[in-house]
Amino acid sequence: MKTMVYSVRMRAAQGGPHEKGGRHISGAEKIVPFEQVAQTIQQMLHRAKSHALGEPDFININVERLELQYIKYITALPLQTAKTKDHEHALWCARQLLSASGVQPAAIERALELLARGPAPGGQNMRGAVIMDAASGRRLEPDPWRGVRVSRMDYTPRAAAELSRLLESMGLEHFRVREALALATKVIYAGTLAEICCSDDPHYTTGYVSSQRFGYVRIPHLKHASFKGGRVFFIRSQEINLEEYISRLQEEPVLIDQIRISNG
Ligand code: PML
Ligand code: MG
Ligand code: MG
Repeated sequence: MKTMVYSVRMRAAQGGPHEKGGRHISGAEKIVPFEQVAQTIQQMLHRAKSHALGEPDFININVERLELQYIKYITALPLQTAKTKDHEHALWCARQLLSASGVQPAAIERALELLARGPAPGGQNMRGAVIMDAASGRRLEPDPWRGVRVSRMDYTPRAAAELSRLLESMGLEHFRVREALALATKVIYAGTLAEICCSDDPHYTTGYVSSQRFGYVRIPHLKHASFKGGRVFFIRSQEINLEEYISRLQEEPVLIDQIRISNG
């Protein structure tokens, strides 16, 4: 992208703004040239209004120009899909991947518990992610109501077109795959050891485990019908400056300019 680019971010909640206790409904992130800002805002409004979690009464859309020289260009994590047959098999697969990535059993079980009952206090969905120590399972995000919301990431137009072609050829053109791959790529790039995610959309049951070691592994049936969903980022807290890490996740603009898909 040679022209000026803008970060466009949306968050929607029910019962008031997020910061006043509203329930999180939907969020979205894009980086687009100025000519696409208006269209992007419209798409995000539509998206906020049509989420399966319900009708929001608070929608915040934020537009911010990014300094081109601060944008980092990175390669997408390699994407593959596990052949999990049911929820039990999916849990087994997630445990294996996380464990082989260096996450300890106590932390894995704690994370699965949070995805099942909702990570926010009282068992609600959270706007952002849980940050968890990969050894002890201790939660490290400063605000357990909000979590940490990863922001300012997208694909270059060329990489987006290539990814669409590839995903379409695999029957995976759902926008959630595209967006989750961008987020997961930024999360690993920022120094995360591994992540587990399943959607807060009650109808979307494929989740993923991503890691430095295995890339982005989609896991069909990871989300049980009773799961609230959410994201947990595992870090080695002794090796990372938490404040800098969180600011990378939230602030650092990142564009994915290379795609890697493994069909295995
Ligand atoms: C979300 O709702 O944002 C999470 C979607 C996970 C997507 C998993 C996939 O199908 O690749
Ligand atoms: Mg969501
Ligand atoms: Mg989301």
